[in-house]
Amino acid sequence: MAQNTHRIAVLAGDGIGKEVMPEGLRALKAAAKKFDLDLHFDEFDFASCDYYARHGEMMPQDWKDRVGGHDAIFFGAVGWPDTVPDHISLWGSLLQFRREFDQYVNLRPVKLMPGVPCPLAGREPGDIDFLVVRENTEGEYSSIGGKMYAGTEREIVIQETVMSRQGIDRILAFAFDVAQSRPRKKLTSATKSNGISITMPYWDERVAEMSKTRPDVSVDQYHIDILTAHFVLNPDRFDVVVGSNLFGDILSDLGPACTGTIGIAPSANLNPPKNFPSLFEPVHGSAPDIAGQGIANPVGQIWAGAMMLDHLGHSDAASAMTDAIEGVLADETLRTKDLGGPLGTEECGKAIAAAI
Ligand code: GGG
Repeated sequence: MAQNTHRIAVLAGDGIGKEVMPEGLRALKAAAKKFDLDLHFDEFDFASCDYYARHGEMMPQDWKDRVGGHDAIFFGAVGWPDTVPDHISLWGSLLQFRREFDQYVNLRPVKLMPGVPCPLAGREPGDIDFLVVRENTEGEYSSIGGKMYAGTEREIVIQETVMSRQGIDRILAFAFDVAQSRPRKKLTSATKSNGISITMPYWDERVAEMSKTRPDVSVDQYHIDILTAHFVLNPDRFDVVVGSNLFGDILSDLGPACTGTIGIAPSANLNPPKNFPSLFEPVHGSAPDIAGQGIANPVGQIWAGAMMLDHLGHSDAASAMTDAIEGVLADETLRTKDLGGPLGTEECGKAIAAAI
């Protein structure tokens, strides 16, 4: 039986992260009340550019001790480029969590929700319902490289892609297993082995090898360029899509944009052996262009909270949260402005919490 008491580290981060986080917490508290869960939220101000402005670093030296004992991490969004360059804020926060807590799976559902205006003609809810499984700890997101002849006409920059057999095999095993558990049992691999001639053919080889161990999963693969076109033209074709760190990042922004708005998309950064806490966040970033206006869509944060409860063993509470999201999205008077509705962040969050 799942344990009912959980300690959750809460880091709202920057920009709209600070606006959607209260709504994520409101919904989690509503679910906790209904399902008799004892959730303890410990809020931290680091992993934010405000913290950087005060301390000259994104996180304190002992950040791992401070959040590592929690059962999960609930994260908002990071980035405020006016204050801190994006690569410094991202590498100083989110990417540290993913690496140090070995959160090697980034799971991002893409689903057309009832009532959400879909920019793709003729698509009905249920037509589009797939998962992007993104490798989260290596690949193109490496800090191996450097600059030579800096500041001269001969300036050179080099950055390496790192792919390990262990790293590829474990994300593929996860993706194959998820595909195997779903009715369609279909896996699509994102590649670019015609242009990226060493790492990507190796990725394809490992897919072919893994496929022999799960013969009931049907596998296809597409180069990333045409795959993005199919996301737009034929999103109903997909069931589980697996990609490297960069390809998975791109696909998991594109997918929700095709189903209405990136504002509703959640993301789980998972450490499957549960040796470390997993981290749950919306797919969207800090959105400086709309921050401070109270208009951000809180659904991505709330849905991420539902994924967190599911991960902690409370699938009934998680379903109550996603059902509430679906109910609110289906009612045009309860949507936020990005979906053509009249509500602000807080009112939409309150409507979802009330529906749980
Ligand atoms: N909540 C997600 C977030 O803050 N994203 C900022 C970002 O740039 N993320 C890049 C990534 O997920 O790798």
